[in-house]
Amino acid sequence: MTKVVRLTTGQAIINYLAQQHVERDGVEHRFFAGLWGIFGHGNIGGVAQAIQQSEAGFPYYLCRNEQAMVHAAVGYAKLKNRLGAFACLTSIGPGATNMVTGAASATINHVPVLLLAGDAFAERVQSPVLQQLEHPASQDTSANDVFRPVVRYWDRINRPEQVITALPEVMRVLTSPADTGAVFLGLPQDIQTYAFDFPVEMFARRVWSIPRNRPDRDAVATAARWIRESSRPVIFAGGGVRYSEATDALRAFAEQTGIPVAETHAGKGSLPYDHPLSLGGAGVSGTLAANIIAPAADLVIGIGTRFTDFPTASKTAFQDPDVRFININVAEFDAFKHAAVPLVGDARATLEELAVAVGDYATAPDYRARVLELNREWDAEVERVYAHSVGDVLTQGEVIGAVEASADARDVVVTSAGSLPGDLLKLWRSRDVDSYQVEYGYSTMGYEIAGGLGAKQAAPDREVYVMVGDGSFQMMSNEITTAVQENLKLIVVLVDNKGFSSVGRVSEQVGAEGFGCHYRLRGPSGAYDGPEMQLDFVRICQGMGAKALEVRTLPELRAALQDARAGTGTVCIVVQTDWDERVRGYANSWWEMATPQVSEMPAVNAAREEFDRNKGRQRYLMIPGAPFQQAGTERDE
Ligand SMILES: Cc1ncc(C[n+]2csc(CCOP(=O)(O)OP(=O)(O)O)c2C)c(N)n1
Ligand SMILES: [Mg+2]
Repeated sequence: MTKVVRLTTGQAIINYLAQQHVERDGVEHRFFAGLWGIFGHGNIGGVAQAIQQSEAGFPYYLCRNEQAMVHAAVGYAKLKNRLGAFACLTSIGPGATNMVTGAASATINHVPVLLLAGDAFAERVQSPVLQQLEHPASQDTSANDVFRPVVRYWDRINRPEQVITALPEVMRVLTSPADTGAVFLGLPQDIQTYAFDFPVEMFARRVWSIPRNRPDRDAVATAARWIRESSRPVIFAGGGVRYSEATDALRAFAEQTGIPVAETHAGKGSLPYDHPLSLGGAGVSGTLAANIIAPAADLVIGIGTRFTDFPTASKTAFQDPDVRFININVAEFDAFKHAAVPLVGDARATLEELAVAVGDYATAPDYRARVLELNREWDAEVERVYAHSVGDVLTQGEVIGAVEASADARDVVVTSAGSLPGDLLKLWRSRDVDSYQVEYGYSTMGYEIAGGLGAKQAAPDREVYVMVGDGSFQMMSNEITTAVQENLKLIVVLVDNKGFSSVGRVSEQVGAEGFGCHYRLRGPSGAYDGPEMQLDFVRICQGMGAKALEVRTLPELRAALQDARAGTGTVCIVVQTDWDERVRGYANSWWEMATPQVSEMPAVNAAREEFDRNKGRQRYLMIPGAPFQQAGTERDE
């Protein structure tokens, strides 16, 4: 006879989640650190009640906005290298759909988070329940169906016993290095409260092993041959390097072969910034070093990267006609990009194997010497930008320089959207692999403070600096309240440049002159040409319970940072910066911004000409080992 235990569906879910563990390299971790939630009629008698009576001890954290709680969960799981995660619980309707942006951000970044959302009654007799969006053509459709394209696993639990088979699928996906992302369970509010005799084995401690899959042997042999045939190879290190904890293997491989390493946002920190083979950030927000080496490369080894348009400079980054690609990736989908030799496998395991297969290969001493020279030149450029002053108002470079100088090597910087991520990719000198916690897969305005909360939960022994623009701050600042409530200390540096400086720059690139990007009052002409808006961010932050102050000079900023570090609570430092003083692009750093083909504005037409010139440098990478194809059309007669 199967032993059973009578529980509600909600209680069964929580009791199950509390027993899940992961293991990698022989080390076990409890997988769920707890649950972020906001309650409503869609969960109060179900999962919310289960949390309250949870004997397994499943901590509950109250957030201010459902989107933010997913960001916090992402910030946590990212810093834990995906070996720890949170569940997020919402009511039905707006609470649930508020999570869509967070879900997409988790999925695009390959970071695990479990979303538990209330849904309409499965019984239907009382329908439409409050907040139920009825679909006239199907009673089986609800607002929660909007999650389907933005999660890796989607399910709706219409009978209690369905969780017996759904929950293992949830865990399989959350712990899969290749498939992980947001996972969604829609939970009709009556079903959450229904009791069922669940088999007791379901609640036994379970350990999910995170594999280190090895690539195909023939593919390794081909990759090793290609490496041996190359003279100007470069590595592009992405998030997969960090999540697989492959940084030591990467360093050993780079030092053995003399292959330099460029980094994406998710991969930054894979090598310390001052390593002789470090090129720093690549592409649109890349360093001069990376953007000089990449275009001349005859071999690119992508490790754990999706090759988005930022590191590839919209596919203009690779200009050698015979350039070839080797991609190490747990996801087949990414491994095949750019007609690469696909090494479908774990970054660490694959690098270790490749290191043996390449034998005594090493790049020429003059190549390595050039890389070292570029590395040192770049460091001098960082110093120059940090010291570059324009007088009255601080530059963003000065602000980043002051924050970096105040931080210990292990301290963490968090940001996501605007001009800060690009400037940080260029400038921030990563000394510790976990110090750079930038969400740029989705570049979500509003991630910053919530993501910082999650980072702080994951690393309470590190200072967490949240760098946030005034635009992003206004999109989601509310979690400062949560930081205060949870006593999770953040040092928030609010960079106030009175609008969207980043979008202003790309607006100028398309000839649109920064239209609609400034926070100005609507003037008598009907346009936004009135005075600049004066928002009192200090009082806003104080109102949410944080310490806050405004600084105007570098000495004031340095002192404020020092005080913030010395104190115990969350501090917001508001600093005005110059709108125009942006860190420039270096060398090959074009970003394709769709630009009008015709316009009445001469600036737009000039921008289109510049656009067409860059378009001509764009490459399709289609046949493995064959010369690349230039973008554009030429009929094959
Ligand atoms: C949710 C969301 N909406 C819109 C955008 C497009 N966007 C990118 S940056 C940006 C402006 C950010 O302003 P701010 O935070 O002040 O940073 P700044 O550009 O001034 O550095 C906008 C609107 C986005 N990334 N995310
Ligand atoms: Mg701004």
